[in-house]
Amino acid sequence: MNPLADALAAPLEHRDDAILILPDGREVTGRALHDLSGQMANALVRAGVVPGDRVAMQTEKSPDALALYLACLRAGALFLPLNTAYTPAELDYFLGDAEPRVAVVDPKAHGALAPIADDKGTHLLTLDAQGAGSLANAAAKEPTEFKTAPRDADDVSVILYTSGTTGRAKGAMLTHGNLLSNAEALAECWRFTSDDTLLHALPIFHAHGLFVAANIMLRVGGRMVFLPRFDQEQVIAALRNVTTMMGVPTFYTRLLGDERLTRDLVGHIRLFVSGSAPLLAETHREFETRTGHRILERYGMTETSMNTSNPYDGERRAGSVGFPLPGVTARVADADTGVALPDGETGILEIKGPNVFKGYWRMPEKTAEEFRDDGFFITGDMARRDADGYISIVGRAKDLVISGGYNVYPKEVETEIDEMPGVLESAVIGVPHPDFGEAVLAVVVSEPGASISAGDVAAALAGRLAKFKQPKLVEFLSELPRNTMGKVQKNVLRDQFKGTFSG
Ligand code: MLC
Ligand code: AMP
Repeated sequence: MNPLADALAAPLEHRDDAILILPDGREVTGRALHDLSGQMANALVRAGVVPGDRVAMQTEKSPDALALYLACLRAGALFLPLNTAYTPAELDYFLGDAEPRVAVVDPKAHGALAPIADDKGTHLLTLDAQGAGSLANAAAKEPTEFKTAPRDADDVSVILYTSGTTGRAKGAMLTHGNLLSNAEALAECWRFTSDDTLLHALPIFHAHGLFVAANIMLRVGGRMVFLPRFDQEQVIAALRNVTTMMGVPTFYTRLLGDERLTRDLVGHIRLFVSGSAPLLAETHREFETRTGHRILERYGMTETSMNTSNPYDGERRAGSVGFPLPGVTARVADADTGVALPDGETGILEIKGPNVFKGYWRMPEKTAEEFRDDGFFITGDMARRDADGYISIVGRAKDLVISGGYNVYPKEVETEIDEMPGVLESAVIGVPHPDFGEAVLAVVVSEPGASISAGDVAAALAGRLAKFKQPKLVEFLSELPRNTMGKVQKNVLRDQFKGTFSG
């Protein structure tokens, strides 16, 4: 038994029809994807990978990258996908922490990453967006048959890194059971079948694109129009050929900004899903007015995959994330005590269920800190449950900015800025942004006599932090607002700069 390989990869072997449809019209059959995953699994084993080893991937999205995910599942390796925006400095940490046996990277990054991989004892292979590279060369020499390694439901299948409020990224360990139960619950709730074609424009290195979108479609045996990224032209063109679409709120606001989004264009579509960041009630309503579709909003996170969803049938309420998924228990609790609060009150949202992760990679203390004694996981999101059961996310107890669906932990950015000579201190906040929902803004206090410009800050961060983490604007103040305890009042700063991008 290997729960995810059996459910997601094995059925592909008998599919001679298209599973992936690419923007240039090329199609990839289930059998082709399965064969490639078998060859890649053999190549990984030949590179020394044994069950339980980590295999990191930082490559462009492609059918081959998806095949690598399936290859890892089949080989019993822990798949560790990394954002393509991460810099070599960031990769240094991930490779050091996860100690992958193999890392598959873009050939363009090979030069910069080779010394890092060498230092960690990681074997570096390459794969580009067209499926070429040393992994492809090695796989081409291998047979397509591969004997899938046995795994239990409780075995870890994927490690996804997510930063912490302390700034140090933590590897969330998701088991076969976590991911399969979630894909099955979502497929059922959202009525996915083999008749569906999903517009897949999300990256596959995060929970949304990999676990929600790809896992569901592989589970039900549907098709994906597999776009390398959210490209407005390609998305508009693809909408005619799909039955469903999933996206972060930025996808929907960008579509609304395009006059080609009409009832005629999307009338045949059965479902639009949004998540990863709050969908403004205003966007929800505007989308309905324009297209007649009520977007179905759901809520999840890296550690838990999906937790709640608006109903497929019944009211999809703007500004709400709906009800717990089947098998998932959600409680709104007092942040200090964990005691459940009555409906209507705001508290911290806590989750228990088969979807909740096994823990952070090699961080038992951090793991323990985020669970209550009775097994509930503390999400760090503030929520309210209405009397009719609908849950709304009303804020965050964690210091986190979500920009275009990507998480940015202010602490990580502040640490980099504070290290600059001439900087006394800094505060990084999220402010409303018409495209990204929230944008990263840094407030910097220079040391007396030092002259630092916004350009200096940008230059210091370039190459250190992924582009999406870099502030869209740097402001200077003579001091940061503090409360009587000396704590920086970020709410005061957020209020002061809230109109920066949204007018
Ligand atoms: C790109 N940039 C971003 C950014 N994405 N800046 C801030 N936030 C982002 N999200 C940078 C680019 O490097 C570029 O910099 C500039 O901003 C404009 O780029 P763009 O061409 O407009 O961006 P684009 O490539 O179109 O990407 C935007 C996006 C993308 C929204 C399509 O970010 C995206 O696909 N986001 C989805 C993220 C996601 O999948 N999240 C799920 C996490 S899972 P410059 O200066 O070079 O021009 C999770 C759990 C759950 O959260 O519940 O689902
Ligand atoms: P990540 O750690 O990348 O998985 O991000 C998870 C976080 O995204 C959650 O803890 C929430 O703060 C946020 N999030 C995801 N979906 C929603 C949603 N529908 N509404 C509001 N916030 C969301």
